[in-house]
Amino acid sequence: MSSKRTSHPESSRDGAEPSSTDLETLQGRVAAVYTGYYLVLREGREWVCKLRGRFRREARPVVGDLVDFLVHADGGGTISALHPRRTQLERRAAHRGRSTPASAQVLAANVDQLVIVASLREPPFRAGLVERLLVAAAMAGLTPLICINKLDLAERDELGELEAVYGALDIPVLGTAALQPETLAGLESALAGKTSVLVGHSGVGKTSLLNALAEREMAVGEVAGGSKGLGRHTTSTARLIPLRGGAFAIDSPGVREFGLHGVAAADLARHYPDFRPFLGACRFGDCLHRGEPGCAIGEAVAEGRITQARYDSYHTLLGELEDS
Ligand SMILES: Nc1nc2c(ncn2[C@@H]2O[C@H](COP(=O)(O)OP(=O)(O)OP(=O)(O)O)[C@@H](O)[C@H]2O)c(=O)[nH]1
Ligand SMILES: [Mg+2]
Ligand SMILES: [Zn+2]
Repeated sequence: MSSKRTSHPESSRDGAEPSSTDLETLQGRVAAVYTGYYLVLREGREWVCKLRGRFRREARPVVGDLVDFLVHADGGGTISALHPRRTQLERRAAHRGRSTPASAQVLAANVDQLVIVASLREPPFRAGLVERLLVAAAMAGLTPLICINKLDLAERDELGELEAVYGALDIPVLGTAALQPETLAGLESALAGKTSVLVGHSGVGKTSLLNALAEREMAVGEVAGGSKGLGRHTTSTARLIPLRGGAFAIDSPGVREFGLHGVAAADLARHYPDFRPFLGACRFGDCLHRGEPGCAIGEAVAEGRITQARYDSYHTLLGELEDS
């Protein structure tokens, strides 16, 4: 790649402007975002980069983004361009007050697959988050996969129930125990050749799973000490991790709630794959499938072709979208 020299030798390194000693521009992938700097991954090596000054206001690189960065002689770098995203996973940003409109937080970019990680015990399984994440995956065009971890703490038939529920929606359900490597082959092959993002409640074992599958031992899972002083390992920021065999996975901090962003109430049903065969057959064109006369979705529920649980989940999310 050709060197890009510039004519600003006087600008300070702290301002992260290019200087005459800069070596070359490379392409890499954002591996982590911290306050004021980024880690950029390229061919197994990570560079600490700043964002080029004039670019700071318009560009907000997130984990998974492809960027161009200028390598400095001191080993640092400056991000100079952000490539268009193939996909992005968004959630509604925690809103600060009633007057501020809801905005989106992009969790990860250029991801193929959303791995919904849950456990049955410690913490207990909560279907609500799984339902939301399935909608978020459908909206973002990501393939969903459910990983039930901590199988060593649960009964075998509990996994079977979830396999039946989500298998009926053509969503694969894998059981794992992160601390037992022999249980991880299915997950490893489901991640192969792709970039996946792992999302789920805190403590379900996302970081433990990725530690077991990482190309090399990585310092994922920092100690959250501080005021709590519990010394518990909990992930505080999303992190792109190279896995064995060339795949990538993004570890993310545990979520307490996951608000949907960018979907209108009238469009929600399109993101329920099990509703799709019946859409367009309701009596009213603007049917929201909430007990309206002649609703094809309601009829499919009555006939057992859509489960009551999925119908209820749809109504919960519909109510939330109307409130927000
Ligand atoms: N018994 C059992 N414990 C596990 C398993 N996987 C992880 N753990 C333990 O569960 C705790 C939480 O695991 P983490 O990997 O930090 O969970 P996480 O999902 O990354 O949590 P956050 O980063 O807070 O979102 C740790 O003490 C792990 O050792 C498992 O399969 N079985
Ligand atoms: Mg973690
Ligand atoms: Zn309807």
